[in-house]
Amino acid sequence: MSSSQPSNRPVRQPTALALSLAAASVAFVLSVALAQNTAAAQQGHMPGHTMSTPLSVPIAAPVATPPTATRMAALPLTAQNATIVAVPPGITETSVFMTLRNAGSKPVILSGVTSSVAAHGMLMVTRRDAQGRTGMSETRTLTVPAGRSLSLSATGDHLMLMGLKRPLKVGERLPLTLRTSDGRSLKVTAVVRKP
Ligand SMILES: [Cu+2]
Repeated sequence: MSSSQPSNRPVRQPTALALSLAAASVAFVLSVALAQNTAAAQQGHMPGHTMSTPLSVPIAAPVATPPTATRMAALPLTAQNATIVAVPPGITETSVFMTLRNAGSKPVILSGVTSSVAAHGMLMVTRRDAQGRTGMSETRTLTVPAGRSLSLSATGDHLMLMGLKRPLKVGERLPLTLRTSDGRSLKVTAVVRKP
């Protein structure tokens, strides 16, 4: 009656073993990936802001074959109070403010910003002309000095998102990617706030 059951066992056991080995190796890979993310995240980021090593290829990278993420050191940058300014309906561009702190011993040169909700991003400088008028203009780079902070604000250097693809809601949290001139990137979570 049940004499056929024992003969099934030797077949099932190796299968179960193979499955558990496969599960174990997946778990191992995941734990390595988690450890790497945690190591990057522990470099002093503030609550509400995320930071990670560059896993995506910069869109406008001038090099044909960008270095892999594993060979690039994580940026020593942290972002605080990242804010996307809420704009009235119909307005399709907005400003982005934050304070960037560079804990490293070399300047970090920002060369771009992107967001999935905007067609493109720009780095901006605000300057006062000889007549005392203030105006902003696009700049190719913004520098966070070694061991110092760069404040991106309404009255100074800042970022802009152009060609918003949809209205942004106050309180919404959106990811931004800051890129540097040496091909690294920093992911920042910004909150949409009223000006
Ligand atoms: Cu602006």
